[in-house]
Amino acid sequence: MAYETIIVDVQDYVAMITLNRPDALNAINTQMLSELCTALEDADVNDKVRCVVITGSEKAFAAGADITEMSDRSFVDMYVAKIFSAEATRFNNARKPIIAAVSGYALGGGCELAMMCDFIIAADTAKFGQPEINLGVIAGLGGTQRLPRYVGKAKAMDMHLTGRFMDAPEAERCGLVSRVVPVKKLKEEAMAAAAKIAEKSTIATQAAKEAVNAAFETPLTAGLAVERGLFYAMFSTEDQKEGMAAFLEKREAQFRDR
Ligand code: DAK
Repeated sequence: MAYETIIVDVQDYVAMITLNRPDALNAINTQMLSELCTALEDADVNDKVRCVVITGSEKAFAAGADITEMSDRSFVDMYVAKIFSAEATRFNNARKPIIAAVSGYALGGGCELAMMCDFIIAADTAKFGQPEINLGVIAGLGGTQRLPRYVGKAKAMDMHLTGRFMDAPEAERCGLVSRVVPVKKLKEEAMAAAAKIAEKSTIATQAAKEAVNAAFETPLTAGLAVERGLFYAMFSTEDQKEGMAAFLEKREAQFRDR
């Protein structure tokens, strides 16, 4: 499929999706979010994809939702059209693991987009922020809900209320990102992490993603039940037999996603 706001490149079982509105620092407009969702849905049904990486440019992962597109909208416009609502659901329904590789600005909707991914690898230049407060609004793509889950209430309130940016070392210290790498190595490191994931059974990686995500949706007992059910289900797969046989035979497992 031909896209105008993103570039999709599938290689070695990894789909690299690059946000591509450089003139607007990858500001997320309706078209970009919709194209991104379509690319994720394509990845989910493509046997040649086992992991997805979403990245931007060196200067900006994404500097937020497109202010130009929304500045004149009224409450009725937003409410009736339910702007971004369907896309948020489509994104959250993606089953294959998604890594955000963030360099430069990840602000507003850009920070929220990164947090919608399964984990974030940050360049040492990354700057995260929820500066919507400076525009007279608040976050609308999950930032008030996901940021506290990542970094706790104190820092989340600080960022949402002051609009300040968080640099990469602080983001790593408080658990917003899984690791920080030199900016020149960001894509290589993200690809290496994606390649590691792509070596596994996609049934197991998708189940792991589902189980970890349950931790954010359920009380502990319910989450543990989700995990246990998925764990037992793994024993119906050929990949479990192969993975355990390979360990006992001291060889590499050949997973077939069955
Ligand atoms: N939207 C549109 N254009 C943007 C943009 C944005 N968010 N961010 C940057 N640009 C454009 C600039 O206007 C400029 O365009 P030209 O003037 O060259 O035409 C170009 O990108 C380069 O930007 P700057 O000249 O400003 O570059 P600097 O290096 O000086 O500054 C900056 C970089 C990132 C600090 C600055 O651009 C900046 O502060 N940008 C805005 C950051 C921001 O406020 N982001 C939050 C946006 S509000 C929704 C859910 C969620 C949301 C909305 C709706 N629904 C459920 C409906 C989310 C809202 C947001 O994200």
